[in-house]
Amino acid sequence: MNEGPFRRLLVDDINKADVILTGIPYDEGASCGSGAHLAPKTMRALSAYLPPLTKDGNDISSLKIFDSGDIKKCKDYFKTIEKEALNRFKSDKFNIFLGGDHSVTIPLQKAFFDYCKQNNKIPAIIHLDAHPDICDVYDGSKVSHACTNRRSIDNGYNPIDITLIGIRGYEKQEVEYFNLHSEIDVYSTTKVHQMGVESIINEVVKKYDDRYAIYLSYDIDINDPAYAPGTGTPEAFGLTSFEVLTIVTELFKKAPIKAFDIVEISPLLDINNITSWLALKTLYEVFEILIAKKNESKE
Ligand SMILES: [Mn+2]
Repeated sequence: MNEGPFRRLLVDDINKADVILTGIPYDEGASCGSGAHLAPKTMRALSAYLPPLTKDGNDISSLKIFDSGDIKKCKDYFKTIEKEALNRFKSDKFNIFLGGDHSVTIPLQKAFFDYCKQNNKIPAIIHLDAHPDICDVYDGSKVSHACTNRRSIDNGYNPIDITLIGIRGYEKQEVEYFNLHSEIDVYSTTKVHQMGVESIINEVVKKYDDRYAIYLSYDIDINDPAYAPGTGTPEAFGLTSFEVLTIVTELFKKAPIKAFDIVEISPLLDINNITSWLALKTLYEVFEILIAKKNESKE
């Protein structure tokens, strides 16, 4: 059956939407394998096969999505992404961005920072990733996908408000940076296995009260490559897809997450689209939580 992308969840009128979806088909910030620019297209195509139900059979058809399409490649692309993202944040809808490699998060988080400042919220970042992405320069570039968090700090985020989860692939300069900046909370996969997912979630949730607005950035390579092989820089010793799902959904339930991206899915490097499917199915679990939050705010 094919009823088109996202089937009955899509609406044409942005005013009737709970969520704005935006694709960013860009992978020129990737350092290793490419193909992440194809992820938005692939995920839309696959979504046509998904009924509006969660993994537990719960109906999510009351969630309404406005698909704003892709931000098309142009001159000053990052500046354009930043402007377009700020407009979307100002709509006060929940924004989900589909990358793209992780460099697209640089302008997205810049726009989110400005939005938070205008709304008297403390801008914060939770970064789910095998990699810290905190290089100053990588491959001669300051806007490589390995520089995302470093640029966000340059753009005003306080390091103390940044949390990294799933880390297991460092550059030497990143280790040196963390030695000087112990205020950044880094949960490596080693630490996740020692502490357990639940205790980590509790710690992270405690850190962010309602004064904060969190940008949750989800690099698919936080999952072990066994679960998400279709990505440019696969990293061994990762988390299971269920562990990552638990982290994502519990954070959505318990922390003030105000924006979300999923990046680094490369359909070119994938096997039977399992990595795109993982991202898509994760979105559907998130949609259920967004419905619960919508209903709470109505009460
Ligand atoms: Mn990564």
